[in-house]
Amino acid sequence: MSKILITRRTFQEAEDKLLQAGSEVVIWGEPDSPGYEELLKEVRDIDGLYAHITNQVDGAVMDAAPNLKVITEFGVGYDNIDVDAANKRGIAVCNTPGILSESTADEAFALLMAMGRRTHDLPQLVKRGEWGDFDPLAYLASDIHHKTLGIVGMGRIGGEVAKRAAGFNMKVLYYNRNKRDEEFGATYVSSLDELLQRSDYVSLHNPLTPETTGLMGSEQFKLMKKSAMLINTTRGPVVDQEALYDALTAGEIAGAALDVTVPEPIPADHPLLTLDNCLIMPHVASATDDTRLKMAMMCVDNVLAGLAGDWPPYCVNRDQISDNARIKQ
Ligand code: 8YV
Repeated sequence: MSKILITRRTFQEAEDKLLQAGSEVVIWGEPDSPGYEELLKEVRDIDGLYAHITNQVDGAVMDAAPNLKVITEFGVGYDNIDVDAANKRGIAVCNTPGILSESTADEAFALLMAMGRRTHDLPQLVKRGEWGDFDPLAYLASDIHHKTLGIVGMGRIGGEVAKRAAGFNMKVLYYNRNKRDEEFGATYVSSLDELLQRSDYVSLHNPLTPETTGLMGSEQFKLMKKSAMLINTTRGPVVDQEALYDALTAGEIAGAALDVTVPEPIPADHPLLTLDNCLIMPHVASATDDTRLKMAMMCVDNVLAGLAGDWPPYCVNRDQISDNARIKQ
């Protein structure tokens, strides 16, 4: 019988499907994610690991689990898993792409609109009883329509954001490692600098890699328009938060909305939380009931396929492990 560890609670449907397949399922039951040392202990005799962003799955964790054949990440980003280490050991690494693109794009667009039309800060003022007499020059926001959106990283999620922006009559630029076919009328720009200089809103959709860590730092903020706003729904480390704080307080950019931070959760006394022009959400871009259920079921499908000796439907390292895959042994 295959043993599967799920490192956070999950949907009943997902657990049931694993049980019906005859697996032994261990669900980490503590209120907080297992720490690294706890994970090392918990993986000892597992065949499949259903992991989350809070788990650092490195070579040592893999070595602590000699039977481990397949790891699935609950999410499209899998920067918390050492894929090179998995390749060396023939362990399949999987994720949940596609099904969360629209929910993530919805949230990115919601953040863009909240910053632009000030639905993040004006309601607070009303609640404080500070809604003053009518003043044509007060509470001014920025338009969304006919403004320029710069998308960094034109993958599935970036494409969905471009589609939404087109519906709002925005002009869309994108910067990507390679030029894609015209994505919903978006225009390719060959440098990040150009995108930053021309955009009224900049939305980040690139994965976190060594190259994209700190991609948005003080030099980049200085290139942006003073009226521009940054939206980050990818990974916290893509933005240098100290540089962002400086840019927001110095008026180098007008605002920022972050779904992701460093660390997560961000401490309540973090300087960014003192700023009215910074909106922070608790990493929830994919967090709708429908999407999270689909993600859980995709994780289950990945693990069950791997443990049955088949290639999981969303395996990210199939080409790298085709000669030494443990699922094929
Ligand atoms: C996940 C995400 O909810 O897909 C991703 O990359 O960031 C989110 O959808 C998060 O990774 C939790 O595991």
